[in-house]
Amino acid sequence: MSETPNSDRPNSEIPNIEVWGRASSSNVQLVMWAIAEIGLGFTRHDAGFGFGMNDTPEFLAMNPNGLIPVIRDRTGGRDVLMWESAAIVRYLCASYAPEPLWPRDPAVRGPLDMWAEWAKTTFGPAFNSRIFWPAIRTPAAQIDRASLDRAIEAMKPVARMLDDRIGDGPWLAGQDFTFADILCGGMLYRYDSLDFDKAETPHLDAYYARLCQRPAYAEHVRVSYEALRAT
Ligand SMILES: N[C@@H](CCC(=O)N[C@@H](CS)C(=O)NCC(=O)O)C(=O)O
Repeated sequence: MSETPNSDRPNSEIPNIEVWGRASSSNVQLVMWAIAEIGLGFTRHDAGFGFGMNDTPEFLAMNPNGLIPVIRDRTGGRDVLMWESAAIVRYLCASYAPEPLWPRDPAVRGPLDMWAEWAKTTFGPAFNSRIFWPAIRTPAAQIDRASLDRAIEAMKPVARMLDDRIGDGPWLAGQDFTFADILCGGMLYRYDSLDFDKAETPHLDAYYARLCQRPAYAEHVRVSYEALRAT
């Protein structure tokens, strides 16, 4: 297990979030991106594919699913242990993010959270499970081309839906960058960089280009997935 302490943050007042999970995991990336946007300290322990550890009794005691990410927050007498990346992002934002990253008004936050949830439950599976996994993580001889082609067609209206919503943006909420951009934008690096037949989505392309200008996105989300490629 290797560790990546965030040593630029000497101030002990800044929460230091302990994170378990490899940097190449898209779900870990959501959490790391949120941590960086909020400006929290962190200590990340590599775990999961290629690093192991997530099947040990110690890890399973933290997350009985045996999946990454897991976080522990011991700030100010808390001892909060969590898994499920979207829930973790919401927890970190609700605890530590200023407005407008985490809108306090439920009437503002709710409709944004709807898009965040849609990204996790609709865009994510349509792309990650049905296109990224078969294309990248499946040995070439085992790829079901017909099924992959159907998934690629099915992805087009999903991508167009996000394109319509973003419009001129610049962000999902309009002028303000919020937690919903983290939960929606986290998957766009893989979506953009994987070469397949995509819908024309000029607004989504411009949105992705804006995300790439954010240092936290460049550092924590645009992480090579070559190590995940099936041989
Ligand atoms: N719904 C969970 C899914 C977690 C998940 O599937 N994690 C993957 C990595 S992205 C994992 O742990 N894979 C096993 C491994 O890396 O060994 C979340 O959002 O946190």
